[in-house]
Amino acid sequence: MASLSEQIPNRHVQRWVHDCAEKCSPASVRVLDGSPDEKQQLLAEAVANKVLIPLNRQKWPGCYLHRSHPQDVARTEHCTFICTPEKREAGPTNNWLDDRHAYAMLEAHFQGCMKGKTMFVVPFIMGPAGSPLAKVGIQLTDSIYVAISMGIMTRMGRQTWDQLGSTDDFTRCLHSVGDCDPKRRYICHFPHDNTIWSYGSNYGGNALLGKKCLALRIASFLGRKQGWMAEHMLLVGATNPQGETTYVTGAFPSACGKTNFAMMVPPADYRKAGWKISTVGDDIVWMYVNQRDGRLWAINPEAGYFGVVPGTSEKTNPNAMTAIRHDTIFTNVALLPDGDVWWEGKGDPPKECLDWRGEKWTPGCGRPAAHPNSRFTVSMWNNPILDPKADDPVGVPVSGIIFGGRRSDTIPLCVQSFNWSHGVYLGATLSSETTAAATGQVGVVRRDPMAMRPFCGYNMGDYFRHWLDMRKRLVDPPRIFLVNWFRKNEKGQYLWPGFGENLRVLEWMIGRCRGRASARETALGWSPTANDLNLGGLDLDAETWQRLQAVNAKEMQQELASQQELYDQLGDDMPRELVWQRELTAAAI
Ligand code: OXD
Ligand code: MN
Repeated sequence: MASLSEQIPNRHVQRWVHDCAEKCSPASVRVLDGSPDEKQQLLAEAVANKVLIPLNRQKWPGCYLHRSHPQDVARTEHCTFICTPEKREAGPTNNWLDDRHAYAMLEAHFQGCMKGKTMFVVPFIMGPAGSPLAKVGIQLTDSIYVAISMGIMTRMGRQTWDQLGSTDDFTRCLHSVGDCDPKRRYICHFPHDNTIWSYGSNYGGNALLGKKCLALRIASFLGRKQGWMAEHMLLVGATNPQGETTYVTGAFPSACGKTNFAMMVPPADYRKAGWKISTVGDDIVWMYVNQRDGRLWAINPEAGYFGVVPGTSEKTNPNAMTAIRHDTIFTNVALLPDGDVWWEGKGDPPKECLDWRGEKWTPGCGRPAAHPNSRFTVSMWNNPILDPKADDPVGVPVSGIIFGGRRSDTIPLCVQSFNWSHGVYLGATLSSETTAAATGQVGVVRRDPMAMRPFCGYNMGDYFRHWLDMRKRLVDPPRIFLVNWFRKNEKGQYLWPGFGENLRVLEWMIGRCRGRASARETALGWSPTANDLNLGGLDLDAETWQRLQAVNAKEMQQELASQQELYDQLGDDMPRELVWQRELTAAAI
């Protein structure tokens, strides 16, 4: 067996791994190389240790079920901290810890925490190798589930060493499940040190440190310093019958349909006409100004999808169903006696099964069989509609940016902002009903600026300023839109069919980006009339359309009043432009 220093060619990483091993005292240290053989060994080990359960080989080849600790099923925002010398840097929307204090407190938790366990050294790249935006991370973890999942979600393995060279430009990601006690759970980010320490959770968003921690919180901090953007967005290409592809990004809060939008199947008449959708990413984008054309270009830093399972079906997302048919890890879904899996929304329930905790479940027993935040972890290469440029180091040009929340009322189906700073206002004041993706109450409206409230690694006021400043760097900025697929009538029924039908709205947005679709002015922005959108073949009467697009003065006044909370919270850190944008909206209602 090669020595550690032979396996780790970079001396900065060697030294750091050595120091962490001294602190955590693992029984052994294993450096991953990312090879297919290694993956098979890790899977076999995880099965032997009962971390993974193999599924029926005929129905789900290469697929496994993982059951989490019952109190470790979602992101825990109250245990997530930005650790900096000054509280102002983290701002009022983040939990803050003094960085020295946080290190000292966590040292005590990490001390000896890996006794008797293996410490996996997981080298990974976020972004296509060689991309001007790609970033290297090294994660140390005592969780084999995390090590395997990192292999799916990132470009993991040997190629990392070439990307890193002899520099020390890598994110130091230290992770231990500890005893998985929610009272001793800390997800700590040290942006000034390019460091993440996560203790006490094995859940994706808390433990796969390349994802929310690096690619959003640390990256957003670096992006502001270096003049680019890290955003909680999908990235999708739409190709029209003339063969012209337009890329748009979409920021929607967690569990509001980003994966479904990124993998959408066009309605039958669009398919027949030749429309095609292709996925670049479903959760995170990094965007930069391409000096060649002065436009915003984007990459997906991830290499896999960590998607919400319940509600995924052949009807709602057939492309996701194809993707997860093989080589997928399911977390917290229900298990059938023959090794099949089931979740709410998949189809008829089984007569009996084991629920996500492994307890006997029958229909009508009063509990969900799959956890509402159960997940699939799958490589993007499994996606049948993966965009040909998904691995392109340069990325793709962004023509439009969509902000969307889950709102039963108030917010219309779609509007386009008047200009960039008005678009930043629409994004900054985005709101959504909370979902099961984070612990806490579900269905409460909260302000979720740019869908980044849980993921912005610094002061939200500075983040808005960074958005406004980006305009000055752009020759031709993307057009900005606000959408709401979730408006309901008084019976609680959705007014808009959603899913593939969203392409009708996307087609209008693309038309706006390319200067060939019309709209009328409303208080909230440019709004399509029923004639501007292709509603043919949809069972949608004029009244429903009116209700979908209505800007109701009373509701909007309440909305503007409730935005005050965010404005008060940010106080003087709120850029003046956004104060004025809100006043202009109030004056127009
Ligand atoms: C996610 C989330 O898992 O946003 O993507 O919580
Ligand atoms: Mn997300």
